[in-house]
This record gives sequence, structure tokens and C-alpha cells, in this order.
Amino acid sequence: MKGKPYMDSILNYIDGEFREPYESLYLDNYEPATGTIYGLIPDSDASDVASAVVAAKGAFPSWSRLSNDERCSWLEKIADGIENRIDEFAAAESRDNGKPLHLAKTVDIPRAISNFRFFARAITQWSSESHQMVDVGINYTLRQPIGVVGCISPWNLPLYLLTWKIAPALATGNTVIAKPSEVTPYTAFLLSLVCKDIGLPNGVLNLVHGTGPKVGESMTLHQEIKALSFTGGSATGKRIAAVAAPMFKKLSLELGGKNPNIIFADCNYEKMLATTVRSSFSNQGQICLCGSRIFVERPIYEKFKHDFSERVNRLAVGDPLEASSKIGAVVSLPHMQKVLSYIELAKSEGGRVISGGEQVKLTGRCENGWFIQPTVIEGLDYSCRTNQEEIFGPVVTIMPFDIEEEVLAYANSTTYGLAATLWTENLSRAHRMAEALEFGIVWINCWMVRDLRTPFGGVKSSGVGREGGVEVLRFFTEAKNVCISY
Ligand code: TXE
Repeated sequence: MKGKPYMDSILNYIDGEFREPYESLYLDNYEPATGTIYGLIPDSDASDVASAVVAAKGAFPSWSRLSNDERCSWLEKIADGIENRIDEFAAAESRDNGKPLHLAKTVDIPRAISNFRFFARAITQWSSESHQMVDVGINYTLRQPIGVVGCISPWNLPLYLLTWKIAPALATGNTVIAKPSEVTPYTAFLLSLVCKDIGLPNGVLNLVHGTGPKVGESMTLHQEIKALSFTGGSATGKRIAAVAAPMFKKLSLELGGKNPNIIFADCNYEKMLATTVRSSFSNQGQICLCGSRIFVERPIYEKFKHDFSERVNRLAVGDPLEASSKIGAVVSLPHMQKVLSYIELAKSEGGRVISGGEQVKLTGRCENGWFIQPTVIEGLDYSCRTNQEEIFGPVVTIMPFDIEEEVLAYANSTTYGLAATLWTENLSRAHRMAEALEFGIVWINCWMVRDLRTPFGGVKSSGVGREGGVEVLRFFTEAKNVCISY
């Protein structure tokens, strides 16, 4: 669609300039809470990616030669810039994604700020190794930036996940081409305004907006983009890996999940119950870390079912701008239809809806928005499609179990392996289960507790590689071994 003036249309940020897409084509940008178009985003293509690569290549020599302290101060300036505009960023994130404003303001944007601050400081402590061979010589490891790298992010935690890639990539001296999801691009655009305001050197960070097949795939295919950090669906990860493999491109893939939440009868019940409501429905269940399969030890199953569904029924589904809203809009009309179709599938597989299950029709400004009740379903087999496939919405299943071996088999039965949650006060069982669960992350008596120093990522079809901590700094650098003989 040719560009037409909307109040909130956005542009690409390439070589420090705000640019129209090469073909002057635009995509509609929707507000999930109202179901209306509120702006346009560039429908960029390979030509826009190519000009971003030229800019990033041009900026690389000087950016990579800055000291770690100098890059640290640039990242701190970006963090300050976001912090100074936190209300604007939070409002934009909520409008773009449909999540409650208070969630954007207390989680998404603060975590984006801390991403920049964490890696700004981490890089000043960045060290590498040396190994002495007595009477022979010494080996030292040079960790050098890769060059121009690509960062591609999804729509569920838009700025949080994009900055989780951009920050370490820049900290280690790379220059970046970033592509946010075309579904939720606005906070990435605000980030480019901050970079412009602080005078970040041109070409260090470039934001190219558009679709996966046109922009994302062009980034994967571009020879000069030496590494790609991707977060998104497992199917997309497969496509990227297939395209990138013959190019020997360095890849980090953070993909989907179908996470178990295992609750033993000896758990701290009240803490478990409150946390399980959050881990089931935060961000409308659109967090790859949400626990969508809840397994409850039989002695407390009926009590849990009653108490949990009572709390779920009290979760207010409403306008994301209302402080009382706990459940906002799901991110798009197609996604709402996908989630509702899974509720119908669950019923066809023998499931009983014990809470929710319906689309919510609000009144007022949100009357055409995309809202779904938080939904709890029981009575399904662990191996049915509803319990094996990622729904990525406000839908959880619950089922009882009797012994550890049984629930381990249920939990490990999917092709995914991202994050498991476990509730028990039995220390030996906690360690035993943590070892046996086939997941990249295991939370015990908590959920979504994140220490950025730790590796983050999944196994099986939840991904390859790790975000966070030293691991991601290593991803964005090449390790060269230099050996000098005495
Ligand atoms: O993913 P998509 P979505 C997963 C989550 C769910 C999905 C939701 O479980 O499955 O992501 O995000 C771009 N080449 N995680 O629907 O469609 C696309 O434009 C290159 C897991 O957005 O895969 C967007 O910018 N790029 C995660 C991005 O990829 C392509 C946390 C993601 O789009 C492309 C969050 C292509 N061929 C969500 N096709 C975790 N594990 O941490 C699309 N894109």
C-alpha cells in the first residue's frame, strides 16, 4: 500500500537517518484493543536491507575500535534515553501489543532499560582466557567482534526481546541491523528516535521494518550479515536455519515452548496458586515462558481446580488502558482466531472448559478489539494436540498425576523444551526433577525470575544457542586462539 499520512506512521532508521522504504510501500499497523489501524509501517525489502548493510559496514571500523568503556557509556545513554521517555514507550508498547499498560510500564520497558544497563556494565568486565604450556609457549584467546550482525524479534515482548539482542551485540563492538516484528514495531521506532537524540554514530544501529519473508529472509540471505540472533516461532526458526546453514552463518534461535507447570501436594500452596495465575495468563499467555500445561498431584487436584478457576474467573478482561485490566487484547485478529480454534480443538479432543473459553466483546472504544477470556481446560490426555502444540494465548490445561515418573513422562513428551516450573518443598525431589526435566530453564517454587548473568534458552525445538550473560557475549564475538612459543 502506498504511504499515506497517519499520525503515527514510522520510518526505517538507516545510517542515522529516517528513511522511507525503497519501494514506498507500507503495511497497516493495528491497535489490538480497538481492532483499528492507527499507523503505517514500512513494507521494506532487500534493497532497504542492502543499504542498511552498507551503513553498518561503514560504521564498524570505528565502533569496534572504541574501548569497552566508551561503548558502555553509549549503551548507558540509550538506557537513559528510554528511561526519560518511559511513559511514552509503555503507552506505545501497550497500544501495539494489546497488553495492559501497567504490565508494559512495570515489566517490558524497565527490562529493556536493564538490558542496556546490564550489558553496558558487563562489557567493562569482559575478559578472555590464556593458557600456559610450560617450557613451550602461551596461548591466549582473542575475542573479537564479528562485524555486521542481524537481530530479529517477535511481537509478544517487543522491546524487551529486541534490546536483549541489540545491547550485547553493540557492547561487543558489532554494528547491528535489527528487524522488529511487523505486528509490534512502534517501540523499536521510539528506540531509533532515542539513538538519534543522543547522537549515536550513524550506521551503528539500523532498524529496518517489514515482514519476515521480505526483510527477515533478506537479512538471513545477506552474505555480509555474519551472525543472526532470532526469537520467534519454531517453524520460522527452521526456515532460517535451512537458509543460513549453507552460508555457515552463526545462528542463535530462541523458539517456541509448551511449558509444564508441575505442582506437588507438599508445595507452598498460596505462593503456588498466586504465581500459577501469573505464569498462566501474563501478557494474555503470550510469553513463550508461560506454563500452559499444569500437572497437579492427585491429593490436591480437586482443591487446586476449584481455587485456581475461582481466581481465573476474577481476572478482569478489559481495556489495556484501565488499571483494573489484568487481561488485555491478544495481538492480532488471526492470532485470536488461532487461539479460539484451539479451544474448539480441545473440546473435540474431550476437554471440559472449566473457566472462560469465549471471545470477549467489550463496549466503548474496545468494542471491536480482540479479547479472549482466560481459559482453563481439564479432561484431556497428555498426548493430545491441545497438550502438544503451542497455542500462545490465554489457554491452559490441567490434569492430575500420581507419581514422579508419570509426570516426568508427561512433561518431557512434547517436541519443545524451553521452561519448566516445579512446586515442591522436598529438596531432594526438586534436584532430582530438575535434572530429569528436558528443558533449558527450570524454575522451582517461582516463575520468570531472571538473572541476566545466567544462560537463557531452550532445547529440542525450543531453540539453539543461549541469550543472556557471558554466553550471549560469546555468541556475538569470535574466539581466536593465538599461540606464542617461548
Ligand atoms: O513469531 P514469528 P511471532 C515464539 C512464540 C511464538 C512466536 C510468536 O513461542 O511461537 O515466537 O512470535 C520474523 N526469515 N517466541 O508470531 O512469526 C517476523 O517478521 C526471517 C519464543 O512473531 O516466527 C518476526 O519479526 N525472519 C521466544 C519474527 O521473525 C522471519 C520468545 C518472529 O516472527 C521470517 C517469544 C523468515 N522467513 C516468542 N518469517 C523465546 N523462546 O524466547 C518471519 N520472520
